[in-house]
Amino acid sequence: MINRRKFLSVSSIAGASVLLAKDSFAGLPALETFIITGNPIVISTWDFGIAANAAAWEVLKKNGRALDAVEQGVHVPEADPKNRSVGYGGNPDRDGKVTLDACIMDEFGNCGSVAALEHIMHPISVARKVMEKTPHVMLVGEGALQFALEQGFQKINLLTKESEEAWKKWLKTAKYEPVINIENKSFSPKKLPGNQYNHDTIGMLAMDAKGNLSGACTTSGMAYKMHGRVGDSPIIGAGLYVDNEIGGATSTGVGEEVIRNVGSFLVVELMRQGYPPEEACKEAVMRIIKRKPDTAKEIQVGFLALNKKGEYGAYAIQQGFSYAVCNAANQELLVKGKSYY
Ligand code: SD4
Repeated sequence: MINRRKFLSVSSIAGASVLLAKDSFAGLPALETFIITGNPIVISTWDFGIAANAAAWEVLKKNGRALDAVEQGVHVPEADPKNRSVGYGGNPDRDGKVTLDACIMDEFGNCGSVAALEHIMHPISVARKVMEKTPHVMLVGEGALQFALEQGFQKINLLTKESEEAWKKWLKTAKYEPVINIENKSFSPKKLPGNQYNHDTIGMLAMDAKGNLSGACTTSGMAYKMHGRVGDSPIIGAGLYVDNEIGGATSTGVGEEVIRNVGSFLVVELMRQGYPPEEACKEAVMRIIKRKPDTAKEIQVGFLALNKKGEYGAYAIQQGFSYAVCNAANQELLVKGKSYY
């Protein structure tokens, strides 16, 4: 009897790193099998990066494009109401409005961005449309919303009951304290007004099987920020930068300090000069500390970087900056980036 299954000789495929093939016997369920020829990898900020990476990996393992992987990956926290600092369910600004910032960058240096966008679940996809359908890089506020609606995105209420309750609690004191992700020993989110837990931007970097790099960054920004405040996350060069010849970088933490130092661009430029990813992230952190040593003690900023060889690293001002790594060898590795304090 002729076996109609196409046989894939795993060992004969040089450079293949993971093997699973898509095929079927007549009458038998299809086997999901993929051959990954390069060394795809996806990394992203914080613990919830594990779930986001898993979605990105679905694209990468089928030899999909890194750009699609990062878009699909960050959709996961954007749609998660429990994540109070990204997308749906994100903390509002001090006027009770949820305003989202996001940007995306591909292997050709194309980029798109939205800032202070309201009512849209997936700002990263609007950013991608800005990149692909307009001659511009960045749309903000009302104009970004108008464009999103024209592109068929649905208008929704992003403020969940939980986020609204926390905001109302915060309103009782309405103390504008932009404290952000200090995960060091003395920090407890409970100490923050309105029990705000105000970090968790997702920055994601991926390299696909062809060795091409892309990145995405998306957030609801600092909790109870001034209406109209824009952080680093949608700013190309600050919250995200990708150079397909060198590598990519992304940031999390107090966006103002990242913008002041054009953080992600700096990390990529340092990698261009030969710094390994962690060392490049460290140097960018040191610039922030050097410029404002007193401020730096009180805030968190973390950088995450991936170079063209697939090497990655991270460094943060404060302890506790975690990031998730997913490649053929490790599907859910979570690593703590090194820190200054
Ligand atoms: C911002 N960088 O809006 C963002 C916030 C953030 O972890 O990363 N939080 O400044």
